[in-house]
Amino acid sequence: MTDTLSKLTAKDFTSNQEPKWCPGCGDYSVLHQLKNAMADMGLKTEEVVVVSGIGCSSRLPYYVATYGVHGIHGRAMAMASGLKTARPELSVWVGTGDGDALSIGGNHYIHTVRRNLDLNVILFNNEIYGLTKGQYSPTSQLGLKTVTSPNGVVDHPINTVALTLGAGGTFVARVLDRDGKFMRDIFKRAAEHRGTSVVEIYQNCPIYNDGAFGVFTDKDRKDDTSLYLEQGKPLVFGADKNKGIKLDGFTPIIVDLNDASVSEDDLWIHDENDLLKANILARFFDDPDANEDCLPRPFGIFYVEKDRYAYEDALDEQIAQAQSGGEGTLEELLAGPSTWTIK
Ligand SMILES: Cc1ncc(C[n+]2csc(CCOP(=O)(O)OP(=O)(O)O)c2C)c(N)n1
Ligand code: SF4
Repeated sequence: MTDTLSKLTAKDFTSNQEPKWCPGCGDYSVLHQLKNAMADMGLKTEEVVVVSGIGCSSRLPYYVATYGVHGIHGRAMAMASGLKTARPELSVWVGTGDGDALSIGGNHYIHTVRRNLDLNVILFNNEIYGLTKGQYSPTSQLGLKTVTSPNGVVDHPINTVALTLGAGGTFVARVLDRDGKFMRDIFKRAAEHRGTSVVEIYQNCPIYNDGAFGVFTDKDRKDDTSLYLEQGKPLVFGADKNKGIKLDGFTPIIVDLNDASVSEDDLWIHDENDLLKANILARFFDDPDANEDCLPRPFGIFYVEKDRYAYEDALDEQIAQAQSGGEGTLEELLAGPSTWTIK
């Protein structure tokens, strides 16, 4: 068979299960782009595993014609870590929600990120618990009225990008469910990265939290509220690309590019390998509805660390070193000198 004939298409990654998501759910777009990204990368269905927890978004493994595990709420990262450690040759993707990853699974999330196994994490953030019918989640916005916050949420929401960088994340990105092609390209970059890649997706739940990201998607507002990060390019936004960001020391400032005294050369140039700047960008997190002059919300790749080893590589190395003296037997181990006497 020639290479062209053997290359799979998105259709080959489509399972025989009909998605049970509500009409208009942002999850459809993510599924579509994921299948396309896998096909574009020339992956084979038998070398991919999609692991999830529990939630609407965690139904993902059913709809991709690869191996899959629909796991336990909050434990997607733990299961994927075990799998990747045992079978490092597989391409392992984690589908998880904001409740699954950041609430009940928060502990697993932090430690998986810092361990840096070569996993690709797709974090569907709809700022609500969808499957269990609309309780507020750790990313819900202040004041959001839900069945569990009838007077409005008073918990301060988690900033996923800041949390992931803080946990030592080596690939951190954010996209909107509506930005299909952009999302697909970032999935491919995430898969290329050797280490834990986190792609947070702002995903609309039209049933329980409709329009949560409207301020970044409405055509009249998005140009002023969103900032698209491009490697090596200045931070520019606005309908006519007339606004830029420059750094005054460590303080980001919005400048008007129509002002003759401001030049593009003064602007902040995006460098996805600069952790300090990624941390400043992560803090562009104000709500444009509460402060219309706030810094725009960044989308794209915040940070990539190229040099950190993947956990499973280091583990393999240790195992190889331990075995270099020859293979032992269980009997030798049990009867060997490394024993303890308990008195
Ligand atoms: C141990 C455990 N606790 C709680 C639940 C109930 N539960 C199932 S899904 C879910 C929340 C899902 O929210 P999220 O992860 O944001 O996914 P979404 O449905 O919004 O995609 C909860 C609380 C459960 N299944 N198991
Ligand atoms: S409840 Fe919300 S997140 Fe769940 S399938 Fe329906 S629209 Fe999607």
